[in-house]
Amino acid sequence: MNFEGLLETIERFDIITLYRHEHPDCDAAGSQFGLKEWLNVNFPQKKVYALGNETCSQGNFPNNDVIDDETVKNSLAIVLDTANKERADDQRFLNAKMIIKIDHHPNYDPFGNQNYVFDDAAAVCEILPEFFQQTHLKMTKQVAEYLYKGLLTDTLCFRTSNTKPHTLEMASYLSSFGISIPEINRELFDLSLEDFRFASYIRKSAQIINDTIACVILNEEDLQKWNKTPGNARNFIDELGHVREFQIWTIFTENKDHLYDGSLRSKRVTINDIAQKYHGGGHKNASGVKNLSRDDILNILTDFQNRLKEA
Ligand SMILES: [Mn+2]
Repeated sequence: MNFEGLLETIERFDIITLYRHEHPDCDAAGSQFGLKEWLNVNFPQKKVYALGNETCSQGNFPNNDVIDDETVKNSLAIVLDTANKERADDQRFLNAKMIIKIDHHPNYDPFGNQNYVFDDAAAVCEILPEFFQQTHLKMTKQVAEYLYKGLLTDTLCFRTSNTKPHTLEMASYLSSFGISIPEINRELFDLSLEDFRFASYIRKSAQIINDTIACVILNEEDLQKWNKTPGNARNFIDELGHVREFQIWTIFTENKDHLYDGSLRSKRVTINDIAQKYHGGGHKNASGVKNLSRDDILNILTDFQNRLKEA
């Protein structure tokens, strides 16, 4: 990876503001706070701020900084893990003196004055450790912890196809600073007892069709009883996703209009064209639908059965 000019630009600015995408995940927050900490350790005279209105719902990260517009204007803005400028969670970065983009998504919007985009990297938390290594500056356990969280989660625990030798080399490098791998795993992935019980309920109430399709329907009462928003409840779809026999799995949740929104997943067959028939869409193997009646649910399940017969 070529970081020509990056360290030189960082050295030129007294104020640095760090940004990442809205609805931050661990790669966004991990790269942001990892870079902040690394800058603080190596350039203690600089003022470094991590900005954004939202917080990462997974794992523990520090609070965001709050600063005025003047400070932003005088700063170098570094935007992390954000493919297009509209997605940044604090649009004031556009007023900064200079903008640097560091990302691993396809570079359709090279909005930085300097862009360091490596779309074969599995995470920004794979890119930053490489940069830190190349600078030969100080590295700490705290920085390594933040980055490891992002690397671990963006690769779904090193299970995605973009987990390459370099990804694991960076994981190895980060782990050399004495981070506790089991503790980080517990922090990121342990369930609350309440969620454990809800996950058990999801598994228990799954209707299984021809051993190949799993379907959970949660009405308003269920959601109230489990204290879940429809979106939170559907996030448990992975509970159904690791069964050898299942080719398609779904969770439907009742909405305010007493219709059902659904999350749909498939192992191999295409489902987004079917989702489109039901006010939805998405990716080939991961789609959503909106405002289905109970009859619509039966119909979409029939469509799925027919799709599996064709396959
Ligand atoms: Mn990412």
